[in-house]
Amino acid sequence: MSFKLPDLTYDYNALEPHIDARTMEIHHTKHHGAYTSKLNDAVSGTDLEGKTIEEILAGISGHSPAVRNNGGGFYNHNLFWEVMGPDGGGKPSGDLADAIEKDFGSFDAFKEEFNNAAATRFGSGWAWLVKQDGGKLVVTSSPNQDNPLMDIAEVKGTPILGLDVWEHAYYLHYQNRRPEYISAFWNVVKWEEVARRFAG
Ligand code: MN3
Repeated sequence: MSFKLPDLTYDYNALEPHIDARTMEIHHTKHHGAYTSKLNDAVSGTDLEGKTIEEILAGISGHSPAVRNNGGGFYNHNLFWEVMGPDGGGKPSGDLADAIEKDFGSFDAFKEEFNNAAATRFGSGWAWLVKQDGGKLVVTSSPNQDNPLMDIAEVKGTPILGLDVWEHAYYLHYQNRRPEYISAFWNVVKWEEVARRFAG
């Protein structure tokens, strides 16, 4: 079995004006495409062949940098495309909204903490909303293509929302203005999908 680059469920221009079509196309076909094929190269002929990506990430401390970087890149972008959509934006509802209010005080307080994690992640990386064992929600960030499923992560748990803050995710449209990209992201967050991951 090998890992496959997923198709997006929406067009490359569907997230405009918040994320431009050219960025989406290059990000999906070139960046995510490269992580996927390099992950396949890295696991080919090893005992990781046939394992799920979640199984591989859970034991990442025992694997090569190629598996860590490309396995993270494969998983992180799969999640990223799914938690965004053309009908995104607004606020979460139901159990997820209740949990955010309980663990952060309010939706606005959560957003501020997430924005801060995304803006202050030095260099390349990701900001995350994570469901920890027991159901508590926390915000964290990780360098490069690391994520909270990895056994080496500072903050562990199941990521239910992620924002790519590598320059390749925003530079064509926003250049160095990462905070503008972060603030535009909220207009495309697909809260039903985040809620599905929270419940899962
Ligand atoms: Mn990326």
